[in-house]
Order: sequence, then C-alpha cells, then structure tokens
Amino acid sequence: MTTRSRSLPWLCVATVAVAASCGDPGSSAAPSALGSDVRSIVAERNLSEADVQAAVQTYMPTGRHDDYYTFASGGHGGNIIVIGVPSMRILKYIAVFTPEPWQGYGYGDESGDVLKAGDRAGTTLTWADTHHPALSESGGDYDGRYLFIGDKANPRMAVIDLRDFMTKQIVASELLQSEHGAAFVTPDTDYVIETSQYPAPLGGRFAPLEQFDTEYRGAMIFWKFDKEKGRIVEDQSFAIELPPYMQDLADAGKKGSDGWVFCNSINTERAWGGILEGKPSLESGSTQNDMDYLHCINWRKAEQVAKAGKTETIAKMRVIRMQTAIDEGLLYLVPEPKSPHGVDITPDGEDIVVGGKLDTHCTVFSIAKIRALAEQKKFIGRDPYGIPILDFKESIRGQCEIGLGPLHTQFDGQGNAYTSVFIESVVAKWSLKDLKLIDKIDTHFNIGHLCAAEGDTVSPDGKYLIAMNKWALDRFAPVGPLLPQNFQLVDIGGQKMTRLYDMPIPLGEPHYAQMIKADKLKPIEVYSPIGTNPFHEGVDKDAVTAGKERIERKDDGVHVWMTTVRSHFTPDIVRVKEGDVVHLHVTNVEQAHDATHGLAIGSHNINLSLEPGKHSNVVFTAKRAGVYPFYCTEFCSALHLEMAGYLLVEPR
Ligand code: K7E
Ligand code: CUA
Repeated sequence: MTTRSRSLPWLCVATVAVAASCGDPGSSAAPSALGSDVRSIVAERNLSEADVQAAVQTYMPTGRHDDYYTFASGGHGGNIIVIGVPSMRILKYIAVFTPEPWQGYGYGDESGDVLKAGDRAGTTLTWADTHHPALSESGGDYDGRYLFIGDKANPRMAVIDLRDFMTKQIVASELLQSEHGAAFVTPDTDYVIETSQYPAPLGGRFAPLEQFDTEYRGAMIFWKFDKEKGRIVEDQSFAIELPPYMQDLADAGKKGSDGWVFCNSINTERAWGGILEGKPSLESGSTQNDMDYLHCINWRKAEQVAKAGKTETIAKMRVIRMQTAIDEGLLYLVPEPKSPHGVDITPDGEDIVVGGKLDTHCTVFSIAKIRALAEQKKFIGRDPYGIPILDFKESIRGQCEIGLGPLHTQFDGQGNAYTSVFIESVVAKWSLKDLKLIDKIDTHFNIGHLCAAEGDTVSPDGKYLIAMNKWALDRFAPVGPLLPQNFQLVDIGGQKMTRLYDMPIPLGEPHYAQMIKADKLKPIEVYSPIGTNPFHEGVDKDAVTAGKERIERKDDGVHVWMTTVRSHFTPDIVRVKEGDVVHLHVTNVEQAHDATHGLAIGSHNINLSLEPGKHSNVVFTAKRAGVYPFYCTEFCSALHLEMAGYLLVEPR
C-alpha cells in the first residue's frame, strides 16, 4: 500500500480539544472525546495514516453533494451508472438498451417505443454491450446537456437527456453488424460517431468468408445531432466505407484539429480465423504485422461530400464509398505499432496518444505533421484498397516508454498524461512535453480504461481519476466465481498519485466512463407544466387535469383519462370487457419535489413511474377476464398502501 507522508493536523487539533473538554468538570454531557475515539477506531480497525487520509478525502457528510458526476457504461447491463465523486456513491442507473422496472422503462409507456426502435433484424433485444459513454460538448468542453452511448454487440446509438436522466432516442443502422468506436462526439456535438469493429458485408447481406477482402467492410457512421431538439436526425446522417480491418476506438480532433477524426485498427492482416478448417486462429492471424493503421478522416470534408450527394444509400444510410473517400482526399492511413487500442487526443488538440496492447510505448502522433503530409500528398504507398499511407516516423512527435500493455490515456490539464497499463496493472503518469515517465501506481487488477475529471475536454480538471479495473480478485468479500469489477478512485492532485477508494461494480463490465463537474448539470426537479410527456415535446395532448378524469368507449377501444395525487387514482375503478384494447392516459398532477407515484397492473407487465407532473400513455389488451387490482408502487405517503384500484375485465 502506498502511504502518503502527510501528517494529520486535525488529529492533533482534536486531541487538544479533548484535553480541554476533559479538564472542564461541568462538561460530562458535552461533545464526546472525539480525538481519542477516532484514535481508538483507527487502532482497532488497524488503519494506516494513508487509509484515514483516503477516508477523509472521500467521505461526504449527510446532505453534502459530490463535486463530480461520473457516467460509467454498465457493460452487459446495457445501461449507465451515475456515480458521485469523490464519494463513489451510486446515484442512479440510467436505463438505456434494457428494460428497467423501477423507472418503468419498457413497462407500458412510450419508453417501450424508444426501446423498440433499437430492435435489429426483427429481433427484440433485451441486452446490450455498452462501452463508451460520451457527454455532449460545446467548444470541446462538456456542456452537461446530453449523453450518448453505443452497443458493441447490436450496433445502436442512444441519446440521454441530462435534464431528466432519461433515454429519449435509440437509432439502429443495419449498415453495421458490430461496433466499438462509439460513442464519440465532435467538439460541438454536430455528430455522434459510431464505428464498426468486426467487418461484415455492409447492410446486413450475406457473403462467404472467402470473399472477405472484396465483400466485407468497416464503416464509420456520423449521426447528425440536433442540439436544440436533443435528437439524432437520421436522414442527415452519413457514413464512410472503410477497409475490412477491425476498426477500434476513435476520437475527434479539437481546437486546431477540429474537423478530423482518428480511429485505430487491428487485424490489418484481414485474418478471419478458421481453427477447425486448418487456418490460424484469429488471435494469431491478426497479430502477424508489426504495424496496423491509424485511420485519419477529414469529417468536415466528408460532410461536404455527403451534402454534394456523392454517396450511395445502403440500408437507408448515405454512404461515401471508399473510392470516393480516396478521390476526395478525406481518408488517410498512418502505420501505428502492432495491435493498438486507445487513441486519445490531447487537450490542446495537437497530438494523438496511441497505446499498443503488445507494445511498451505510447506513441504520440502530431496532427499537424499528419495534415501536412496529407496536403503535400507525401505518401509512402497505398493499402490494397488504394488508401494513401503516410510515413510513421514523419507523423510522430515521439514515444514514451510506459510499461507492458498500455491501453488508454487521460489528461489533467497540467501537461500530464495518465495511461492505463493492462498487463502491468498500473496507471502510469507521464509528461506530454518531454515524454518522460513521472509516477506509477498499482491498480487491482488489470486496468482497462481510466477516467479523469473532465479528462476528454479541452480543459481537464486533474484532481481525480478512476482506474476501471477488469479483475477484482481479493479486493472484496467473495461472491462466487463471477466477480464484480473494481473502480479505484485515485487522487491525481499531487506530484505522486494516491489511491482513495475501491468500488465494486456488480452489473456488467463498464469499459469506459466520463467525469463532469457537477455544477455543469441542471437537472429538473419535476416535470412542468403538469402533463409533460418526457418522450414528446411539451404537454401531452391527452394530459389530464383534476376534475376532467373520465372513461370513454371509442372505435379503437376504451380510453381512460386518469390522474394520480396523494393518495388515490381517479378513476379508481376501470371496467372493460374481455378482449378490449385499453388506452390509459395517466397524469401525475403533483408538483411537489419527489412526490412520485407508480402504477402497477398485475398480470399485465405494466409498471409506470409517474414523477411529479409527468404524463404517460399505455396501450394494452385486456386478454383475460378477471379482477386485477392496480396500485401505486412508490411509497408516496402514509396512505400509500391505500392508493389502489380495480381493473375489472368482464367476460364476453
Ligand atoms: Cu478498452 Cu471497449 Cu474502450 Cu474495453 S475498450 S477496456
Ligand atoms: Cu402513490 Cu404510493
């Protein structure tokens, strides 16, 4: 364990206070002997000075809020975990690609339509593999308005509104069959980027593996984002066809490099396995070359090319074909050390740091050098598809010896970079200026990504870093063979890094997170005006006000306009006939902060979360005659249990 040789002045102060209070005969009921208590607790619990220091740095007294929000992907959970820093308290799970009962996400109301838009190939998906959340940016800085995340397994992109922490949109393109370089935003969130990982014929067609080189492709999708509406505009989005290498992570240029996007690739060998067919496995076939290719894409130029109509439509997506991208000078390759992984642009927008999984270095590419070579058409050759290749040595500023297996890099705004080193299980701190190693701290264990405060912006904060470790091994009480991952909070405020907190993550493998200053977010407290539908614009056309509740039979079924208020539903009896289609329009007419009601209808898989002011619409068929109690699923008042009613389905 690393210890910090800082003394604890407060202990001395407390000791003085104890001495003073003990000397006062009239103070038997006065404050307890805090100093000696703390000391005995520290001794009893066998804590070191560094442990106490870490506890004090992360402890939040009741009611005090954290300085930062961290938005971590929930991995297999298909959701997002919201974590307060430095306390590492979980504040919320945001349901994204998977139904979530408490939030009523996917249990009756319009959230089901959001989820349904993510169906692929006619299949309803109930899981996702979320990797990289991306906060919306303005001028290269997190603006606290939106959050995006993709699904590696089933290429989809989600938009989350940070006013109410709800997923508002999911778009899915059949162009890709897997993705990984997602989500990444351009510095003003004009586009949200989603890049394929495992090549496949574009658009979901079949082609045999023997036609891998000619028929299989990668692609980078630029989802157009409308910041005012808070939605992706599908018909203004476009894609660029890429060669059948395995494109990996991506990052968008900023400041001087705004307009460019950079993407790693692995498997430039174009291996596709075949262990039982006498071919080398993918892992060996894909690691033959000494260099893979960094893809450099001029997206501003690409946007113009797409606008000029030089595209082909595949699976409803406008695609700039590879030859067009070459002819228009918007796609270049630069060799990068074998099996790269992280690609991270420095806060000044001048360099790209690439980590090589099978290398010991971080390679620092100079974007100015890359652009100059591209402009001068100084190519060392072309790949099998005719894409120009720039010279490696002439593209880089240098390399920093890091350790075994450098992956991802974050920044602190003080000119330092922090790189996760997977095989060595450390975070390495190094200087961007002279590319020299400064410090290393152990992680437990096998760190993947790391996330620094405002670490992907033009002005990182430093202060905190979270090491997102894959393995937890002995860190927590055993829970059987499947272990949680381990987030470790690290203090990066000083010259040397110190570890502050271990947090188990028990719902999936998170991969990446972003940390934003808490005061940048302005979440709403209630939906206002009353009747707001979070999935539509403004007040719902079927919003109900007190006194206007009613039940009407119409051509399309039975419509119920209902209100909720502590502690009753109006109406509280709903009579329908077996086989009726029931349209529920429910408004929570409360405006008191936290006065949330639920509406559960047994045996119908319906559970709504009705936050104050919210309106929800539900359509269901009363398939079976019977008596179904419905009730409120949030403990909203002393008479919450009495907040109930009956759905009576009369036999035909
Ligand atoms: Cu390194 Cu998906 Cu960003 Cu995992 S990826 S660690
Ligand atoms: Cu409303 Cu419980």
